Amino acid sequence: MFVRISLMMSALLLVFISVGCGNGGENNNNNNTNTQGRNLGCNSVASTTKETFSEADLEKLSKMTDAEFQKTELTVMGACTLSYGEIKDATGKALSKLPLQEDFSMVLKLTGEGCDKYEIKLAEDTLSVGKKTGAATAIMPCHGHGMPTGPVLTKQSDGSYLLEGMKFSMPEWWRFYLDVTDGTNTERAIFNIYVDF
Ligand SMILES: [Cu+2]
Repeated sequence: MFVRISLMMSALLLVFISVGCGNGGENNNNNNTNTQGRNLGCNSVASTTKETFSEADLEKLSKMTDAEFQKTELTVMGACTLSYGEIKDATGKALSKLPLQEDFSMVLKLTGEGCDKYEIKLAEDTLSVGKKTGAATAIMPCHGHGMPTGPVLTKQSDGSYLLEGMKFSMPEWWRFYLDVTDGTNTERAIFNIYVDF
């Protein structure tokens, strides 16, 4: 058996997230040059604690539009789409966008023909660089840390998954990792997320 891990760079923020991602405003604080994009937060920590990305990757990410960040399409195992939505705070109140420094939950759905045979799992080993603190479900690639909480993923009766106990401790660029598996092969799905101030 082999585990095929595809790093599929794609979309992020949910369909429901409307505003939010303004243009980051802050001009050019990335460690890449010549961009006028979002501040990804990549220049504020020692290089030993962050993952390595090419200048081209960072520039592309910093220039993603609101619509691109809000996209939910993610091809998984070839023909499925993984998306997330129904963001709620700890009291169950619906939120219009990903919150900062606040516990929240979200619903994950895997759609597409035949895709109900796959299972979604938390990705446990994503934090391969930097400080191994926090949960690995979401990390800040340029800071090398995860979330302060340990999310719990539960399959619901309608086939969707409830991901509870999420919390973004800082704004800017995060990556959100989930594994999709058929029991033999596993594909890692990556969402790029931009959390606003
Ligand atoms: Cu951080």
